[in-house]
Amino acid sequence: MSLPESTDAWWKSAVVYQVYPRSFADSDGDGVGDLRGVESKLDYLAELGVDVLWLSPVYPSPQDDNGYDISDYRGIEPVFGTLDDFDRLLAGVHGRGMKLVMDLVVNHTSDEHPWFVESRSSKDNPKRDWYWWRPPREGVPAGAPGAEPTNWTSFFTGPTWELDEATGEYYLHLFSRKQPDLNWENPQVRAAVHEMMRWWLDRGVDGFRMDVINMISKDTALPDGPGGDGSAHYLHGPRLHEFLREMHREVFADRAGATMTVGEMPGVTVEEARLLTDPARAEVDMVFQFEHVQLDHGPSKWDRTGLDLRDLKATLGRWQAGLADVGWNSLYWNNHDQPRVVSRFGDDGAHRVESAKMLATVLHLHRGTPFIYQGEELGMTNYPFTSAAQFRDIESVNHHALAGDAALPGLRAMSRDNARTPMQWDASPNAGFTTGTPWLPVNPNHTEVNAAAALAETDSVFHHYRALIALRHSEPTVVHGNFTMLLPDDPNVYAFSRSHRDTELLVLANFTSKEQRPDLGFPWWDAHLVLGSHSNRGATLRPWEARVYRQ
Ligand code: TEU
Repeated sequence: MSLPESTDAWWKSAVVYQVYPRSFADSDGDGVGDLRGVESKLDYLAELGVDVLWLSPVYPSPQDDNGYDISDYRGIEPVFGTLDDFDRLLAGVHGRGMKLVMDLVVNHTSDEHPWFVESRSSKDNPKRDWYWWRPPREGVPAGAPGAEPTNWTSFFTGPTWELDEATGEYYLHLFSRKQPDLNWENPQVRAAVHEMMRWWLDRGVDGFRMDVINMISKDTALPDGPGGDGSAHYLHGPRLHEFLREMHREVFADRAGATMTVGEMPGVTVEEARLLTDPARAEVDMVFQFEHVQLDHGPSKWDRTGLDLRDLKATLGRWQAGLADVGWNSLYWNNHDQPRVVSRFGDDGAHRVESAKMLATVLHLHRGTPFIYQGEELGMTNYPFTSAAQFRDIESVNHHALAGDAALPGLRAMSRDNARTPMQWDASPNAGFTTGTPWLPVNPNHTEVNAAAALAETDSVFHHYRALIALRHSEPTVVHGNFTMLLPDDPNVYAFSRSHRDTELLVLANFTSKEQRPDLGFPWWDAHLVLGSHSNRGATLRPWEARVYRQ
């Protein structure tokens, strides 16, 4: 039973903008972005029209995984600034009518977090059970190959278990060895996390993006997995729903509707998302699913295959249908873990602007809350990496260490560093990102692709995003309209409609560099054009063209 529009959750009509602080704006010339840099760009974000900022982690961290390895949950990493800088940023965000959500990384901590330092100090330390410690596999001496308690492979290559020589036991880390997994079976761990979350909400934060939150409940028998794939034993564990409901009760229940939560959930299915995002179950508001960002993965993400548009329509269509009557979708092409979509699913050469606008139109007219990743609104592209030495991301560096230079083509196309090159503010030497030496090189195409040029050019990708956001804020059909996929078997055109009360919107988008004449069985081109990526009319869609009609 969907609520009347007026009382429906605020985040359903919101657009979220993700800031990756290391790469957004550097205010002190040390080559790394920071909170004062973000604050200095709030008017730019208000001009774009976004409603919520999602800050990737800014907490104290040895930066083994760029902040997703936290050593203190109640502070700010000095390279990003201070708590005062944070409070001023938050006030600036709220002062412009926007909201701010933090990144909650509680499946694991840094191995330099005091909790883990204590936990590893001795087997009978009161915090030993705050993490997953196990003796070597029966009959195999510690340190010997195969002595790891399970055969699971880490997301960043290698085993998921690290031996602690001092106590002779192994600790679990699904990601890097400097990211030990917290043991959520332990109620003290859960209470400590809830208390920390309330601390940030009391400080005025408006919610959380929850990192790999569907990994917090593991199969406590810790069985081996086929070929080292342990995902069946740590994704969506038996107590996930219980833990999320407890968290909601302990942290959000008395803040009725004021907050927003989105759970990042690799491997989540539509069926699970219907439960997880059902407001009646009070778990999370939305999830990040991964199906559409794995359609071009071969045996691994590094073996990139092309995209079959029919697969994309099938996947996004299933999520639209699956959460039509319960729950709510998040909508995204990009984030700090995915290569730039215009290079991936569009054309970052001759049709960069057109394909960036087309991809934005398709995503923002779906039913759900859109997430824009910094630079996406400018049509920023992948970086022209030429050598392995240029990569900084632990996932890419470890993959290259394992696979050697043969991995370069895959790294060039799929490395997370493609998303992490500095934001391109202008055409000056370091794109206006820093007066120092950027921690990751600026994309050479910043002389053309940058915010200053986009703001000045009324027909730019930026202004198209601004128009899409304004349409979501002014047209209830964009927020609430029922979704109907059209032409599901057309390999070239993505078409769908949204209907709400007596309004129907029709969206057509050409995913190719050739002209297309989609046949819907009626002269769709005669309808009232609400928004178009090209100044084109008639029955033929230009290469990478998108149009939105009201009929
Ligand atoms: O990402 C989880 C995750 O699924 C990714 O690691 C994904 O497998 C990978 O990027 C695909 O290439 C979250 C954060 O978004 C990511 O930045 C962190 O590295 C990871 O968790 C660990 O905190």
